[in-house]
Amino acid sequence: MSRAEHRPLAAAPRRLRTRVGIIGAGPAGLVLANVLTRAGVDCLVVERASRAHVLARARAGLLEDRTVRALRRHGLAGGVLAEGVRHGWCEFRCLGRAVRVDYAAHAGGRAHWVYPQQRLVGDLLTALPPGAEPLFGEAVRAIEGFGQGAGESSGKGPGAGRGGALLLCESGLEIACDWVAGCDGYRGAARTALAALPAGAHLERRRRHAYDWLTVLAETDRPAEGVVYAVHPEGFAGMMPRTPSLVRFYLQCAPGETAAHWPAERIARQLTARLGDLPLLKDFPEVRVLRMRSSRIEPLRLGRLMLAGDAAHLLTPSGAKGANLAIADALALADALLTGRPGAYGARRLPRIRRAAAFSERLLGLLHLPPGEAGPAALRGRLHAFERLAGPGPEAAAFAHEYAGRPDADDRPR
Ligand code: RFL
Repeated sequence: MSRAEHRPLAAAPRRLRTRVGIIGAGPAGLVLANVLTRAGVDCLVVERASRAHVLARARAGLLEDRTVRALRRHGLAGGVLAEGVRHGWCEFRCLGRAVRVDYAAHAGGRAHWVYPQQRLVGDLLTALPPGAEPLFGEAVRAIEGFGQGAGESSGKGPGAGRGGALLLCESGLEIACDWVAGCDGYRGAARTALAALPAGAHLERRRRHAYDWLTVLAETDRPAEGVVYAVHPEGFAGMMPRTPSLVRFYLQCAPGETAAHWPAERIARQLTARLGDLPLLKDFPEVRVLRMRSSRIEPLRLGRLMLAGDAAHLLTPSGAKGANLAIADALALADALLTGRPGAYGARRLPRIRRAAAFSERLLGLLHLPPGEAGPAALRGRLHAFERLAGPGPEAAAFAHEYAGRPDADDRPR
């Protein structure tokens, strides 16, 4: 069926049919839609938010080298390659010292690309062929029928193993599909739908941290030159490059605090105290509190429902892994559907996801002092740990490879 046939059926005016129903127009959903559509597979992206909202949502900014290479292979990296800025070092500040870690040098030159997520999302929307525009402002409220058996198909391609799942939208629209790709993030319909499965069908590992992060987008007089992490007696602070005049900052805060507890003057004072040298802060267009939690669901495939991106694994932003994993999931999922081997998806992705999640948690642990342990000895311990990451030595090499993102043969489509 072609995309042009996404019209209401005569007998059921509020029902559409597609092969792959993709919930969510974030990086995962849009990469998947691009690859499937270009391969001639009928799919439909359903997005709760408006197009304008999706295009304005500032989140990630650091794309791994392997992510950009993979996007490039699919013709989706034009914007990143034209406008992204490369960053291959990060800095740890503690006890008035700055320890610079040249991770790209230890990791075969694999520097990050700094490119705001909302721009990537814009590029991915633009890249969709005519007629493949997502249904914006259409929220999925439930997914039915996905749990029924959907074994490895005998034929090739996503439509080979017929059956059906149904996306029920809040507007009353129903979308029948062979496969559902749950790319709708941590608070989406896919995760909610899992509750209907029999006990033991899936396992979710969750962790709630004892602190939260204030996330601040700041207009500045100059860009952040690289990622900076600071460990300070008053808590962690981070500075992440975004654009020539926008910087993303993080400040560890107490759980339960809201943005209202953080007037501009307190933000500026704490950033200066914890980070030291900063670009000039002009304005804070976005201040939010990020509840620091992580979650991981296994398996990634439950009958006809495949989970990708934050819907499958929520990581804290510490290691800048979330969007990178989401894109890699989407590419592997597209490959599994196109080759008629849906079961291969989880086997291919789970080891990578587990490794990235473990790295994120280790880095987070290094960046936060346990409550009541912010004395000089604890801070000296952290400083020494950061010095070991700067190398030389095996610890520095291991950190560099994980931070930059390890490429492996499995990242390549088969
Ligand atoms: P997204 O981007 O959350 O997209 C999910 C989409 O699903 C829609 N949706 C629904 N649509 C229809 N019906 C429903 N019932 C729906 N429920 C939800 C939502 O509106 C949304 O459009 O998930 P995806 O595609 O899995 O992508 C994940 C990434 O967005 C996320 O992992 C990253 O932003 C994480 N992250 C970072 N990742 C990196 O790789 N590098 C970074 O530097 C980085 N920095 C960050 C980050 C996340 C942050 N926040 C805000 C959590 C910095 C921050 C501050």
